[in-house]
Amino acid sequence: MISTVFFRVGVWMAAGGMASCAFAEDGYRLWMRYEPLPEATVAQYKPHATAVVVPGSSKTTQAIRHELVTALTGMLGIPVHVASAVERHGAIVVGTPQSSPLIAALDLPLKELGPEGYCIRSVMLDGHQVTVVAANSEVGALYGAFHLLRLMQSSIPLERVALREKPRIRLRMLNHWDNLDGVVTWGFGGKSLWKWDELPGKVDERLRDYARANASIGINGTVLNNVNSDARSLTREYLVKTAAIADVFRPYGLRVYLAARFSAPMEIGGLKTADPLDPGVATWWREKADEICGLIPDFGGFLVKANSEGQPGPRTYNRTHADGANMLAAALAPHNGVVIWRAFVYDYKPGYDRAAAAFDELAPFDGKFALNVLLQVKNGPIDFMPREPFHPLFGAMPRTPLVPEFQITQEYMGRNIYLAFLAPMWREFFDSDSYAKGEGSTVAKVADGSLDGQRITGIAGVANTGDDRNWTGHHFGQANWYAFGRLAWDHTLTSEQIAREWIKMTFSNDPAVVAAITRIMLESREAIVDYTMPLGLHHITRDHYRPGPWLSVLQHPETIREDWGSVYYHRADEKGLGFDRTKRGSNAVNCYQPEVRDRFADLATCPEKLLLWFHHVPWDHRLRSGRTLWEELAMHYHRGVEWVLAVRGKWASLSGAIDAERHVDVARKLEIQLATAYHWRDACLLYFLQFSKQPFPKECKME
Ligand code: BDP
Repeated sequence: MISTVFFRVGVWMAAGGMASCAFAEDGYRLWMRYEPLPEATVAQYKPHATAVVVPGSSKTTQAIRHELVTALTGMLGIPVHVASAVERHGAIVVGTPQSSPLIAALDLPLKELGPEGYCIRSVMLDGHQVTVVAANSEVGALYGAFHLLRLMQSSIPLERVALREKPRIRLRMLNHWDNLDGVVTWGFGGKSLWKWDELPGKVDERLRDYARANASIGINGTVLNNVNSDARSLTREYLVKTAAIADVFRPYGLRVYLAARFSAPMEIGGLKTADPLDPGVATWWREKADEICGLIPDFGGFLVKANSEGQPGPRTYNRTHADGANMLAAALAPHNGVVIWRAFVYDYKPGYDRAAAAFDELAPFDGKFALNVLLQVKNGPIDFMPREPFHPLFGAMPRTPLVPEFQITQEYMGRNIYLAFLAPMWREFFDSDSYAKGEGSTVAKVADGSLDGQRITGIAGVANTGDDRNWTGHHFGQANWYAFGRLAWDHTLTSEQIAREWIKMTFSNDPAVVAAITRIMLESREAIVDYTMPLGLHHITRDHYRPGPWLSVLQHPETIREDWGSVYYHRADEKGLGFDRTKRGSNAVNCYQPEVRDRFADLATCPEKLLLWFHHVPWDHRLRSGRTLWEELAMHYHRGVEWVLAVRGKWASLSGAIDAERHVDVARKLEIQLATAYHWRDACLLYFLQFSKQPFPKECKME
């Protein structure tokens, strides 16, 4: 099968599919490459796509015109012109009922599409086809224009196009863990895109491309600095620089937010305390918010990591998280800003379970936060492991808007080395049933506010961008930025839909190539789970990349805390393996609603992919496959390695079907991925062997 597929790819190549590439294939253009389309598609689009009508003179309308003209010229290979009205032939018309008399006359159903939605319609005007992109706002029109280009990049016929879109979640944000010295924490795509030394005098042109990329997938907010924040970000000196960035982002509907250090009133304000109930502190923050919004009128708000991993916060003063968040919220309320308070809090106490810490600390505050406070909760209860059960706060705080926090950067997913497509992981999260209001109370419904009628909703992704030419370090890392935006806009999209869209725009429109790469992408995350954390065996890593099941604070003081080591999590002994979170153990399973709790707590019903997350399982316990735990564990490690081996071969056979530059880059990374997969398998199995004392299954060859 594979050989026929690649034979066809070869024929396509010979027919000149890759010819005429004027750009270096370094990945800079992301999914906005606008490569020449096949002749048949050009012939189809030509009559109505060579004139662009985008009334208006704002920066957003200029951006729409520029994008359309560049894209259409690239894709059609013929001159495209900007017209002020539909002329003798067809056209693409983009605007709002206010800006375009044609759109006003069409009386399209825009009302229920809100400020960011749009509709795309093909209509006939004097016998000519006109493709209309209409929205209530200019930014909605920009989103619609990008959607139209996405359709065209995939050669989709436009004669009958009639679609309406609006985002399911309101605040769709990237979180940058960028530090003022340019280093990006767990960033693997180079240094920070924000060149603080050069700003505000010099604004890097690249920021516009960053904003374009975000707008193309509907991302409308970005937190510029690390959650472990530096108070200097809030000084006048840096605010002026931030304002210069915000000016570039504004036309693209991208609002700027800042991570706020809770102790800033002391560090940069000269106050003696940062106690949230101190009137002087509240005044300082109010004045700071006024100052920021004076410089950046559409400032989004503050993201706060408080009393977590050494960060200051209200607990330092014996105040609650709600006290801290509400004080900041009051400062921002007059400016329509929000406070996004992070739920990533866990204080080590002997005998405690980190998986229940945030739940214990925050669930009691449901209903106690001000209206403009959102609580940002990681998708799982520990920390961005390749697989976690959904965080139990989802479904437990109906009176608080919960913002799921995903990690796009691959902190625990192989940095910029692994080919890892994360949409399946995020889908798994969205599809999880919290049972908060009975069956069907999915986490997606909690996030989009439909379960509890939230007024304001949000979602955040820890960004994987940097100043590398290809933005994300790994060419496939771009797919995760893309997937995050697409799912933030519409969490009902399937991973396959997203992968196919991205591949067509990024690599090739050839069906055989699309099918081959889609398959690799869709399988990639599970394979990484197989060789890094089979059966829910989590957090057994050294430096978040390599295996380190032996790490315990007693023997390796550099791990600092017991719950930053591995032994704390896997609990291997002669009897078995895994963290018992049932009643017999930490009982963290009790944070979930009864239906979920009972399913996880029973060894017979617990999904095997989470078995060792919730149970300490005897080595000879039989799994559904009939294998013992030890055998099954070994098989998973083995399967993960086999996958990388196979993909290395599949990727090699794509040589010639995609450009050599990116092909070679990815091939090199697969070599390293393979070496680390072997390392994970061998290190973990040899380590656990001392406890299981059982032979490896025959199929699982150890070199
Ligand atoms: C962990 C990272 C750490 C972050 C922390 C967070 O290792 O650098 O500061 O998450 O989310 O995954 O605050």
